[in-house]
Amino acid sequence: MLEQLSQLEAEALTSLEDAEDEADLEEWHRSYLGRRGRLTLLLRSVGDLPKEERPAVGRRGNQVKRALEAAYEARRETVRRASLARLLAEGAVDVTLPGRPTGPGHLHITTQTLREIIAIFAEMGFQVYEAPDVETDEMNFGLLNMPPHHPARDMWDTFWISDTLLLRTHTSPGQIRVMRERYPEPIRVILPGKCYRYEQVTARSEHQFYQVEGLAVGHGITMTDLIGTLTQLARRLYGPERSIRIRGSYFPFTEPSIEADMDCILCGGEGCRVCKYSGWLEIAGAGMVHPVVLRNGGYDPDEWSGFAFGMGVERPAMLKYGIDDIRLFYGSDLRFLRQF
Ligand code: FA5
Repeated sequence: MLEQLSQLEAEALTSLEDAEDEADLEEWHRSYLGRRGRLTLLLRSVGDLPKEERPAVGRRGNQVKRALEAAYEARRETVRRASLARLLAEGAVDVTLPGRPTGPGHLHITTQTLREIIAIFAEMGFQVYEAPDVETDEMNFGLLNMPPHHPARDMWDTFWISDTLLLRTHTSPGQIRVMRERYPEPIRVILPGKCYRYEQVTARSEHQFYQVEGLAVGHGITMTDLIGTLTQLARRLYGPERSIRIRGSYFPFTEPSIEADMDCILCGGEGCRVCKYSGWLEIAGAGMVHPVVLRNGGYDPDEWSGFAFGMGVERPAMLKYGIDDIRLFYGSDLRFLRQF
């Protein structure tokens, strides 16, 4: 039996030398080491030997098995390298070819829309003021005339970082920051930025989205200035034929408060699916800065007045480009993003 093992080993090693490719190797492996391979069968018969011979034959058998397995792996590596070298020689792999180009990126549709809005307001003399995304409860609510337990807080629930820190629900807290920084100068700024809300994500609502806040503070600023500014915005963004409608509304930080609508860009006011057959589309919440808010910003409401407005960025872009689902904006699907 020991003799037989040695013969099998020598024979197997010689025949391995003839294996030139994967198929030969597979065949070799099957015939010596496979389930019904010659070595396997021989080792299986060790059990039939007299008891005293078994340990020595078993040891030698395992030795041969390990030797054949190692030789097989080594031959496989040699064959693999040889076939790679052959392919290279034949030019099948041209390593000098340039890689696949990734292509340059471009600005996201939100950034493009944001820049368009900023440019329109820049022409009207508004500066850009950036305020932080992480705000205090005091700035996001309290100083905007919403003390703790004010029911309006429910409309703007958010993600809390601690008992007093949160992700801002609107860009309005920037009003307080800019007033405190600029007093006693007149102010004309827009505050673009990301807002966060703890709310159901739907085709129209995201839990993260952009807003642009507007704030003008000066002597003798009236509602007419606000309406003129929003009319100009609508006409620059959606075409010179647009008209504006003003509705009464409520925000704790403006008095009086309004919603500004423009005639529907699709049906021109006739009524369609986009405007829900009303003929009008909402563009911003707005109003005259509440005296309490002016005072919290350091401005005396008996001497100063101001207007403020807040608009979304994704929703105007949806209207402009006919996008029917806000979730597409941040879904990272290049087939969508490449269209803009
Ligand atoms: C506000 O956030 C007020 N701060 C606006 C304001 C500012 C009023 C200054 C008066 C003076 P509102 O919650 O309606 O209001 O949001 C304003 C705009 O943000 C909406 O018209 C909409 O365009 C956008 N918006 C609000 N929630 C979402 C949302 N979940 N997803 C996408 N856009 C949203």
